[in-house]
Amino acid sequence: MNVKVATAPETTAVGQRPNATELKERIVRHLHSTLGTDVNKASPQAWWRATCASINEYVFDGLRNTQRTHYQQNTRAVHYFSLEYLMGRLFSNNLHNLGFYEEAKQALLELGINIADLEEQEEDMALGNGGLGRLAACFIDSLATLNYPAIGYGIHYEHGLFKQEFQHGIQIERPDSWREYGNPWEICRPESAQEISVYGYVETVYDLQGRMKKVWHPGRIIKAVPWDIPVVGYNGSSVNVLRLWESRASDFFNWDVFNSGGYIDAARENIEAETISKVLYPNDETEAGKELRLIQQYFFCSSSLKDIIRRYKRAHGDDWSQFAKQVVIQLNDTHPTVAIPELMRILVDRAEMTWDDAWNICQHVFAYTNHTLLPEALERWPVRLFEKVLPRHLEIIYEINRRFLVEQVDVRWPGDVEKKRKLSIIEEGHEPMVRMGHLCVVGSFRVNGVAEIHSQLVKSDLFPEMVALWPDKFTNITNGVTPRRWLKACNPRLAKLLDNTIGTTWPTQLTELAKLKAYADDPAMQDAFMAIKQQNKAELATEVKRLTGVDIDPHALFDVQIKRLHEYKRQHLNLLHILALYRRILQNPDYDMVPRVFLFGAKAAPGYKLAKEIIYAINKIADKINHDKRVKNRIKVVFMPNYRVSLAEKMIPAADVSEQISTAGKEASGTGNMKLALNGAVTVGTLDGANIEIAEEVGLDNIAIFGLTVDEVKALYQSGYNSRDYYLNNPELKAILDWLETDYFTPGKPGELAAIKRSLLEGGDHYLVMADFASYCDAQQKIDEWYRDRNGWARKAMLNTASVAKFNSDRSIEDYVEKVWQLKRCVVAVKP
Ligand code: F55
Repeated sequence: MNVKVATAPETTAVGQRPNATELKERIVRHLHSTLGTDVNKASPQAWWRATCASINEYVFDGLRNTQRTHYQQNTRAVHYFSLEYLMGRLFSNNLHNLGFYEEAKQALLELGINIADLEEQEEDMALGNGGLGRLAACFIDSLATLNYPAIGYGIHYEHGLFKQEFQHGIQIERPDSWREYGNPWEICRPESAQEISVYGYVETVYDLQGRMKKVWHPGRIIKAVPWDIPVVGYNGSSVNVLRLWESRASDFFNWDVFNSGGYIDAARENIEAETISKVLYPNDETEAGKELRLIQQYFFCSSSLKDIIRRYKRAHGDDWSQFAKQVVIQLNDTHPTVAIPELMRILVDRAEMTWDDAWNICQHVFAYTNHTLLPEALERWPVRLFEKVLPRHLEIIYEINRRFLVEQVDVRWPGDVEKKRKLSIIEEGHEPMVRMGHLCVVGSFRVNGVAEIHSQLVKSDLFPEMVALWPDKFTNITNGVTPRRWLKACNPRLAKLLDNTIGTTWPTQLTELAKLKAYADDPAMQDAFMAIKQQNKAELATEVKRLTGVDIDPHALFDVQIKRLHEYKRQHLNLLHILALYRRILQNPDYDMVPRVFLFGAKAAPGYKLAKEIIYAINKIADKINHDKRVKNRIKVVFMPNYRVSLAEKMIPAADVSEQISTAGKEASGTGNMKLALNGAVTVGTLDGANIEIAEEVGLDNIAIFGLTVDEVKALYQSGYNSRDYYLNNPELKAILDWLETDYFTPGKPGELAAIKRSLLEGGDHYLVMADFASYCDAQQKIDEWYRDRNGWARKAMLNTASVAKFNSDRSIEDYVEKVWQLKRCVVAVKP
């Protein structure tokens, strides 16, 4: 827990920090020579670009210094393999991490520009769906900050996660063209392009010694071009790289035409090649099972492995003996699992290594992080599809599986056919499938879950037999978030208060936050803390008005649920409680409650019907309640459109209450829960994922826990859960569900919101909304009472901020280093 980071002067890769005057000169110079404009004519975009170009002069210095140092010292490095990076905006983050945000603000001010306006010029880099992608972004921030040699590998999607609009309350998806006008933070590196093969067939040949060899004759070759995004560590410590691959038509292959028909076919193949990195799949927690998705995964894994090997060979030639000492690859969920058979192919077919030697390397290189237990999210690929797209890899997977079943499973459980069936990497059946989770566990030296309870469940429920085979393989590493983005940059007022109260080291020494505990009962500090929350809320209220037209009272309690929309996350439980309050007000005009604004932010996967129905219901109910005079502003409901990182940065500092209400056992960890608590929100939550650890840290007086525990959930499923019992026995709940069937919220269109009721009563209520409803209402009642006591609330809010240092991604990274990666810090030398 004691994270030590060397401080600025001796570790900076970036060199001398500029003052405002110097920055001003550079910005104006870039307006002239990069943007072709001047201070009198420049558009806000031009100002933003000129400032980015000025920032980049420092970033690129740091990048060169870091890369030279890593090369000279030939360091072991972690290679983070992730299909997703939810980076958000980089402008203010880079300035904060470089250490001259204030100077830049001043420089721009002197040029007549408000830095906050410039920040709004930037599109979010939304190359991810949710928590998993944002975790990857926090991790690469921490790796750079802690001076660990690391490279993030991913896909350079042309379109990130769709933009969300509401039309009459219905979610509409629009393309996200984040780099339509270029992106100042990325550098194209055509000199490091790779050629990637897919399709085709495998030939068995024999060499002169009679040895069998497999030769893959690919059906298509695609070019992979890398784009590098510098990742600036805090204090400019190291500048690492995020390397994202873009697919292009291969130069020599596809245009190899023999007749006019061939020409057109070649053009079509080129388009298909460029399709690979076109778009991020918008599904979280469900597998798409599509051919293009498998090709995306392979394209990215193969390019990244070849890149790693090229760099390794530069230092070691054909001597593979040091490979596993230099290289560790972290698989962010099973999405990049195909890297395992791909490395085997390269070693066995290309480097002509024996199977055993190659497998030994693989098993020392790969480590796997599991992010979900939901059955529908466990990746499986039809064998048929694998055979078509990656015929040689399928053979290799069969061989990995054969050896695993013979050498491990049959030795441990001799003759146990059932065990073999259960553990086989190939799932038999009408449509045989490759189980990527199994392949990952077999091929990795370490497997981790992302919160204590989740890691326990990975062992007990997902892979119990694998634990029996390899008990030491399994471990826990609780998630964390970067305090630079999620406190210092997004909540400057609170950051300043912390600087003045506990000193300025907390951004790299988050355990310092505990010093705030001493002030929790100090009325002056309570006032200061609450005044900041109040200002943040006022700012958010302005944003809410601008984005939705809804007026909200900044003095109301701000209750926030922000995350992907999913039944297991139970936004509809929140909605049922809102309906309960509304109904109480209608039945008792004097109903006494603390005025509350319920704020939602969530995208639904485009094909997830019920999730979209829930969004529609929240919007319709919001509309009704917000316009009902009888409510007298006791309730407002706001669904913020297009929830994304940059919107989270505005909502989180303004939250009083954080909704973390997943069915126990379903949310692997959660990370929004950490960000909200860090910014002084009180959690209403189930004992699920990292909520359990948050409760341990903040204490039960400072969090409102409700609902069934993991064990109770299991017991209830087992005893035969009947959601109708709760409907029949709770008149309030019954009335609310019946309400949804009327046209009260959708005048003239009864039944438009009935799908929610149906899913809860006829659909079996798999996520136990009905079972947890009463307990949830009690927890909300407790929040209402707590909030009435202003000092008491201030104390709870402050103690939340003061107690959540554990959930710092620096701590997570130190855990990975110790339990998995075994890296050494590498302090970057600045070239004189
Ligand atoms: C994306 C694509 C696919 Cl195919 C499947 C899942 C996802 C995805 O976005 N998953 C995701 O975000 N999982 C979350 O990971 C977080 C980081 O570990 C956890 O905190 C969170 O509980 C988990 O749901």
